[in-house]
Parts: sequence; C-alpha cells; structure tokens
Amino acid sequence: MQRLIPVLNSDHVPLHLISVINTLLTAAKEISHRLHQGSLAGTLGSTLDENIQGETQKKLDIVSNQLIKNMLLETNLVHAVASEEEDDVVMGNPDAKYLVAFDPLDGSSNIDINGSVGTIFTILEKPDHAAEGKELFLQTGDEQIAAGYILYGPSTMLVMTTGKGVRAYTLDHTVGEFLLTVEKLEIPKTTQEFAINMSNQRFWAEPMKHYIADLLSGSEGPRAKNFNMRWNAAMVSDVHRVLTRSGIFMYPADCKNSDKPCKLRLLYEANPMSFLVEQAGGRSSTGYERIMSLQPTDIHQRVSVIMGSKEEVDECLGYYKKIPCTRFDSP
Ligand code: AFP
Repeated sequence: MQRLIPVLNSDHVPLHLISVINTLLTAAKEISHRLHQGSLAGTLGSTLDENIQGETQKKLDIVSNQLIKNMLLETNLVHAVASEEEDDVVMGNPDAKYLVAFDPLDGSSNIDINGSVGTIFTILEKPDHAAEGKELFLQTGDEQIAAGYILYGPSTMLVMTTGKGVRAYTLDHTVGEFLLTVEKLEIPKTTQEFAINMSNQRFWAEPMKHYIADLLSGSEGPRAKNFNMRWNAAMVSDVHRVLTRSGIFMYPADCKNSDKPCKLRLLYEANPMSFLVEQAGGRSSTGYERIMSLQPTDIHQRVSVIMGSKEEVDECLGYYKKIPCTRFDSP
C-alpha cells in the first residue's frame, strides 16, 4: 500500500504544503494514541473552562489544540492558525504563505462515552491583498487548497482532498504511517439514509419540517421509499458515513436560540467538509446558497448545513424553494 507522501507527490502537491499536512498528521497520531489510551491517559473529562463558543472544554480539546497549534507554528511554514478553541488567530512566520484553520477535536462530547471524534482541517494561502489577523481567513470555501479530517474511530483514518478528488488513508499503528486505502471516494447520487438531530424538530423552518416528515412517511408517503436515520453527534463521523456509503447530513438553522440560529462553524467545519463532499460528487448548501460560495464575516461564524448525495440534497432544497418562510440565519 502507498504511503501518503508519494501519493501527494504524484499529485504535484508543493513540498512545503506536504510538510504542513505531514505536521498535522504527526499531531493527529499523538491525539489518536491518547484517545485510544482512554482513561489511562488521564486526559478524559472536562475542564472548568468554556471556549469562545460557550462550550465546556474537554481536557483533550485543550491538549489537541495545543499539539496541532504548536507543531504547525514550529514548522515556520505557517503564516497563521485559527482554531475552534482559540478566540483569535495565532500568528506564525510573517514570511510564510499557508493559513491553517482547524477544529482540533470535533464531537468531543463523545469522548467520555468512548464514541468517535475527529480533527477537521482546512488550508488556505495568505491573500494577495494586505490583510492581517482574522481578516486573513475571511476567504470563501472555494479558496481552500487542501482540506480533510482525521477520524479517530475503531481505526484512525485520514480523508483528504487537494482539489483532485478525495482519497482515504488508514493509520498503520505498527509503522506509524497513513497508508492509502481508498483511491477515490465517490458519494452515490441517491440515498435512503439521513442524519439530523431530531430533537430540534419543533425549532426547524417549515421547509425542513416538511422535508423530514416526507422522509419519515416512507413508502406510503410522497417519496415512495423507506429511509433509515443515523446521528453520531460528531460531524466527522456522520459525514464519513455519507462519503463512504451515501446519505444526507443536516444541521439546519433553527429558532431554538435566536442569538445562535446555526450550530456548525463555516471556516473549520462546513467549508472543509463541503470541499470533500463536492470533490466526491456531492452537494453542500445552507438551504439557499452553496456553502463554499459564502463570503465569511468572522472566523467563528456559524452556518446552516445540508450536504451529501447530490440528488437527495437537491430534493431537500426543492422544499426550500417551494415553501416560503422567513430565514432564521442571516444570508
Ligand atoms: P461537540 O464538538 O461540542 O461535541 O459538537 C459537535 C458538533 O459541532 C458536530 O460535530 C455535530 O454534528 C454537532 O455538534 C452535534 O450537535 P448536537 O449535540 O446538537 O447533536
């Protein structure tokens, strides 16, 4: 099986970019080890702190964030990093050109129940125009030059794109290398599987309520086929299932909390996952706009997410077109 670096070389990925990706994976291997040690690593459980998102920080959230941030900045190849766990961007080498944004441990509420979690990353280049701080990262998803995730499941897998399709690699713990295990991930155009947090049903906009109701009515309803539901409460794990066997993953805007109509972050969750989904032949939308076309206004900005099998996402978007309603999220 091929190792990661020769594969990236064959795709003519610049050496410095390969080095940044490899550094991310070195941190990921350490995170994987600590996760698989579980309680023995002494890093389970929560801290007494909250991040800028107002979410309780798990000890491993902090550890993972520090590992990735410090290793990336030590390469001198990174101009700045942005993280779910950092209020502001952290500046690196002023002469370097790569920007890295990441969610160090997505799904961390699954850690203490031994569930799947993951690291999501996206890599951008410093913009040509003068910019500093947060402004550096306010680029559309189309500007991403690489994106992916490491899924810490029964096996540790890297799923990544540099714009030439999506490949999957599996960590061989015996040699400490990510080996190519799927040459080309492609999402089937149709599906009978959906993923959404049903407990939010009463807070959804009318189009989503009607769309899900029609899925649930199955073969007796307008869709004339039965659907299955999965919800892992970790975007990395749910989207990995969509990439692997089809599906539609949704975290739509809702009216549960008018200050926070959306849950998932654009920069380091929705955009990298959208890059992977589109590169694998799927579609990714807010319900109204293509996610990767959005112009960000803040590094921690949240967005409504509907992504997966192309024809099923189009089916869902049809409900947003035909059912008028006021949006909870600002376009
Ligand atoms: P945590 O990292 O706080 O566990 O949140 C994970 C997440 O951002 C995303 O990965 C999941 O899809 C979503 O939140 C789960 O949200 P619910 O807790 O509402 O199911």
